[in-house]
Amino acid sequence: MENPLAARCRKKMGTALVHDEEMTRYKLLWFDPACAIETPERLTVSHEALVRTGLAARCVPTPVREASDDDILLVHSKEYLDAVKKTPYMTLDDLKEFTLHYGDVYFHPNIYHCAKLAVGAALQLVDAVMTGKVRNGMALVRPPGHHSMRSAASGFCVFNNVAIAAKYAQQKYAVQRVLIVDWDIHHGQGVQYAFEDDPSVLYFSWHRYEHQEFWPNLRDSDYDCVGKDNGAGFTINVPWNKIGMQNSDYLAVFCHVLLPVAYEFGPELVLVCAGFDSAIGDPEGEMCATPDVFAHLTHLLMNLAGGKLCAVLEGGYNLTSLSQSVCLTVQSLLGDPPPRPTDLQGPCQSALESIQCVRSAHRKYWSCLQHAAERPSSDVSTKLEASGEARVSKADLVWPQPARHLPPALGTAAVIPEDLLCPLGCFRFPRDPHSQDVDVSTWSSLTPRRDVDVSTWSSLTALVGRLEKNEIRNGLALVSDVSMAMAHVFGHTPKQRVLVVCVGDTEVLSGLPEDGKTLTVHFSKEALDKPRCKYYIPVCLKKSLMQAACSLLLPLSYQYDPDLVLLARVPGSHVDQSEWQQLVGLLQGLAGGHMLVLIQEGEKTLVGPTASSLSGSPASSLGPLPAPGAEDIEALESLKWRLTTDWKLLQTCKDFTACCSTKAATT
Ligand code: X5A
Ligand code: ZN
Repeated sequence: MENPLAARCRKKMGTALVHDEEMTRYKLLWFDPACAIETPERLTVSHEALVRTGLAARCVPTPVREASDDDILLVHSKEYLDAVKKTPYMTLDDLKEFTLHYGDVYFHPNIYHCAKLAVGAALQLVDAVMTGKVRNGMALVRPPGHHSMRSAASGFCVFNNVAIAAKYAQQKYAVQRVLIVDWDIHHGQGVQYAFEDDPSVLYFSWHRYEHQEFWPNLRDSDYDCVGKDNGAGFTINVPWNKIGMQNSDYLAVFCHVLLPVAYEFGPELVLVCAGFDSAIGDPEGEMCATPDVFAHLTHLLMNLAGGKLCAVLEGGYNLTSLSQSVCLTVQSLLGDPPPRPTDLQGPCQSALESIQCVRSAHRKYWSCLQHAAERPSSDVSTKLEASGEARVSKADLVWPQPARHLPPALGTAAVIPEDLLCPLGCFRFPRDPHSQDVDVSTWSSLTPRRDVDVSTWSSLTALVGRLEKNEIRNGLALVSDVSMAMAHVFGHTPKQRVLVVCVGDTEVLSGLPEDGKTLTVHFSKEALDKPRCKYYIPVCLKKSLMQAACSLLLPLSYQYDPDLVLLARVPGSHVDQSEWQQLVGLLQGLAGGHMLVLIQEGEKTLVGPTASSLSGSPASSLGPLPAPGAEDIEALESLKWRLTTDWKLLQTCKDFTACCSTKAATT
């Protein structure tokens, strides 16, 4: 059983689910193959899946409301609103005629009502999150929003739900910086246009593009459209020029483009245009990323903005992959550990080319990208390549059913001295040699056990055993000697692959196995050791930990796919409390959330903040990050170059050898 304190803690910071059946009450009334996929069932199956899996019951039910004219006018013109207002009274022929003014959209007598509810649902979600009623949430809505423009419907969208939500948050809650992540497979041109000259809203979108051959076929969707005037650099477009993109491609873009920039931007609110036509099986997207990738994408965004994240449904037309993806997104929002990542072979050539182009186009706007490579010289070669054989065959379009979801009745164990209060949200792990026989449900954070005469080491062994059996989710230990504690853990986890992340200026790991059973990444500010092998990676940085965490640590960790994450804090660290919490948060996306944090005795003050992150509270926000030192970025880039041959997810350039030689010439 989960500790009741932890449960209460979690509840206070819950997840809102905004839903209303009314939004299923409109549909296409005539023959139009372009619009036939946008059906009421999209909403019904998504909601039913949330109910069936028990996820809906764990959310805070939040009612929709009708958006007011003033809400809608935050983004749309009076003329357009007045025109849409007439649609409930139109005849079928009038509706058809009205529809012809716009591209790939249809109207229905009840769509105006639903469109107001869709906007209102997004606003209700923003209210719930901004007032602190919940930490985050998801709104299941129809019609979607991200294509609709100031004076035009487009691509099944009537009003721009997310753009309105961003303006509303800025106006009502004085939010300074909003990040909009649009992972739908179409370019949300409506969102882009609403904020193209506005530096207070960072809009990120990836989209099927195929060199402008894919709908909406806009030049404005390419990587070199970065925003205008003051907003230059605050629009980030990642065009997919081939179909069949996979989990690796999506994660690579998050690690090497979105996350570093997002941390540098320091949003106060994150909005997600959560379209799932970017998932496998979708007839529009034709991509191959599996539904579990959305658990990871969500998880990776969940510690920005102090955890304030609102996901609003956009597209998604394969009812199976749509409903699975919705569930995995909500599962992460609720704080459940994401499933182990699957088939991360590294990004494909076409994705790498897009990544390289975007990073180079944004070099002058974001200091985390200042050393990004030039974009590849030959556009022509890609175009030829792009017109070649597609990566996807029918046989690739089957994907495993996501593992049946079990709500994790697991908690955070603390191995700490008796005189230290057990932090909120944790239970004290007994210092008892026979603790393997103890029933977790009998422990209480309020009644420390007396028998303290046994060493911490045997407690640690018992704890690791519990993690291995998935009986406890994660833990922390305050130890007198991190090296010895680690040696002990390794001695007792013979079958596991352990990711070791060390932070601090003390060398601790001289005797570790180098056979791939551990992967060690050691962050220090003074140069410690030389890399000994593929599995030992010392990283020497003055600051810039978050940049390194996003673009080095995450790709390495995802590709390594550990069974257990061991995060160790040793003396002499320059990493402050919020950065440390971010690290704890990000790394919980690995190993099914199984993580053990070791803190050396001198750093007692970190026990509370660490426990809080381990038990699922959002990491405190870092605010906008200062420009990393050129020295740090260079160190990081050259390290990534050296490791790229072994770790494909570190790649950010298409033609590795060509880039290497330019790199060699400049360093
Ligand atoms: C929201 C969304 C797609 C429109 C496709 C038109 N719209 N061909 O996914
Ligand atoms: Zn879409």
